Amino acid sequence: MRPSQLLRGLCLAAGLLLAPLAARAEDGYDLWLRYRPVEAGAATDYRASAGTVAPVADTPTLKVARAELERGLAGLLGERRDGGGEILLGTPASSPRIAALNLPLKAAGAEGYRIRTLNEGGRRVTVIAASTDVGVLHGVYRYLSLIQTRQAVDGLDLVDAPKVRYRLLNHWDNLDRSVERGYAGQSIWDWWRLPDVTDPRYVDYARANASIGINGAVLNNVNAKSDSLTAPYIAKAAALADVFRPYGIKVYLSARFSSPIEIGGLKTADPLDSAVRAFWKAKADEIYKAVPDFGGFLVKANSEGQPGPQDYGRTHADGANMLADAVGPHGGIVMWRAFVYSHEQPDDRAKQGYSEFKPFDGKFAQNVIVQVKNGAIDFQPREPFHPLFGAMPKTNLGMEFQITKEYLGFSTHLAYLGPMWEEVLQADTFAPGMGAAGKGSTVAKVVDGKLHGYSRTLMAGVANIGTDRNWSGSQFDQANWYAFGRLAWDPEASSEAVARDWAAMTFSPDKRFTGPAVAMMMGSREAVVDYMTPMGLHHLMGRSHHYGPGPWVAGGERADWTSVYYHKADKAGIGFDRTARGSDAVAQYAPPVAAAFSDLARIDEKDLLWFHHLPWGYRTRSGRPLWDELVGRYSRGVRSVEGMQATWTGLAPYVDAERHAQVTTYLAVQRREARWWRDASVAYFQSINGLPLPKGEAPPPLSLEAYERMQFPYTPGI
Ligand code: GCV
Repeated sequence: MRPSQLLRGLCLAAGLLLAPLAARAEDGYDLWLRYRPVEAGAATDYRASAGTVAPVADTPTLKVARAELERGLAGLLGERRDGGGEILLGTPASSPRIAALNLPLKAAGAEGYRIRTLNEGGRRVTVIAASTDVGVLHGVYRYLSLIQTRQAVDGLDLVDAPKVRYRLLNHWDNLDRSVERGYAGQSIWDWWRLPDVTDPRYVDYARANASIGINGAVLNNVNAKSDSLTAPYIAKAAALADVFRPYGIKVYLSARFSSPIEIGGLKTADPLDSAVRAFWKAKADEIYKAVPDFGGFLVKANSEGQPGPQDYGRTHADGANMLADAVGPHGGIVMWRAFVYSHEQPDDRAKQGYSEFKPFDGKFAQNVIVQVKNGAIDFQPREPFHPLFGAMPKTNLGMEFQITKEYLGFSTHLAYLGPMWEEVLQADTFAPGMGAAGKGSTVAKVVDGKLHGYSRTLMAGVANIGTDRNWSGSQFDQANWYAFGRLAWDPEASSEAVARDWAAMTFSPDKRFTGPAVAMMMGSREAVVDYMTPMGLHHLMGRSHHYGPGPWVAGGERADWTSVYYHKADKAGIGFDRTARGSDAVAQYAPPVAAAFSDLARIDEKDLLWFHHLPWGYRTRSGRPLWDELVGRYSRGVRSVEGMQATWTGLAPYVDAERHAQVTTYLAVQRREARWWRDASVAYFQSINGLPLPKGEAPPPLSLEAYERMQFPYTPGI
């Protein structure tokens, strides 16, 4: 052995021994794909199982699958894994050895995999097989994650397939590289230098997405520019598509409805006009020429000032179907957003999406998916599920979650969104279809198509990715990207199990770390709800930039962009009456759901003020008057953040100093801002109701006017 080899060996051994104690500094770039060395004891077993990786057929995806496996195993177990085992990967079509095994692959579908351990003449062979190359790639990531989370890899026989077909990130990225509601730096798409320069980061982006099963990316903002559909930008999108293709990721584009006018030289964008239809057909043909596997269009129409078919007296179905006709022959889809509301419409904003779309159930083409936000307002810290879920059996409906934390503290607040998404997915719509009286017809079963037999299923997440070294703006925001992918793959997944995997892979698999870290993550979103918008309150943030508290926001161009519209607080009480006595938004839900939301004895108090306007003295289930309960919850939110700070301090031995310090700093910001939310909200509502604070509650340190005067001119994400 040469001295340099000896030195390397010694360093590696030292590293393996010390790994759990003093991890080396990291900046978070590696996400959950860190592949840091397994502890010495466990590594020996894994080495025996993992062994060598058999050669694969010469296809782009199998090559990246093998390269990722080699990279992962080298990092986790070292270069030398001579325990005698072998890993065989491929498809029956590409590998005669796999074909000869005749493995049952049907359950793995088009993108899933089967991993099975075999004994070939005393030799352990791990087979990662699939019907398609991308299925193999997904299997490789799963196999690596088993080691990363320290699960057994011998005696395997597991099969897995995604339950949802389209699992997409929606980037709200603009062509000038700003990101609407982005808190992680600039857009990672360097539009200016594309298509000539493809940043190596695009490959890492694709690796991260493939590792969690995301299979598509809408590259540009839904508030779209027509320029993104011009030849130079199609070429840029094509360059990205080329990078992503081996990873099973397709590109999609947001389409501005008025493009026929802006870049097509037409006088109209009327979807029934033959020249407009010809424009879109030609545009689709042009895109597919450059990107043969282009996924399709995402459209925000007649919403918040965007153009749409209603400008010409046509319907959402007319608009969506016209685009569907254009991309349909190429196998493309149209995702048409149901996030529509108008300030000219006097009805409760929460009702407008349902009112506009429900009448068109069955009128959308089969390659259209209506993309619905999880709740009826706008990604608030807590919203009851959107009433369209379960109400459109004849129209493909997809879910839109927001990964970027526009309303949950940007990137400086630690809020793991898995529980929020799970809460929505597990909500029962009571739509006819599953059990007796519709019981068990959860949102998850709508989204994965089980309930209504949708021909196309979709889960979309508004990305939280930017140029920051850690991708998402904070270490813990990576967990939301990760959890989105896992829940899109399996909407029935447990957000806690997902958090455990993420924490183990991203920081440390040591249970002394994952136990407290996961508990902290699981409680973090509820903490935000408490200090921002407890008990069903919503939309109380600062105007336009959405940073910090603004329960006093009133006036201006649109009532439905103010806070007073939503909380309706006055001397007598607080809350939005959406029962039959009020806006009757409850009637948009199935009768059992509507009945439960309407009934003060049955409604979960987490949704109380979303549906009811109640006197300040209303007796809550704790026995306390509503005002006292509200203040108590605001304060509880602040205490929860203090608890998170203490937990994180105690986890220092398991985390590298650099990331530990960064999270510590961010938690301090969160603590300060949680207190600010609590104080400003309490000061405002107290100014309305004139009630004393409950005993033991600290008065806000500043006057209401001082909170109201605060200005934030350069807030990110606008
Ligand atoms: C992309 C909210 C956000 C907007 C966003 C919009 C949407 O209103 O504040 O920034 O626009 O939702 O989802 O279209």
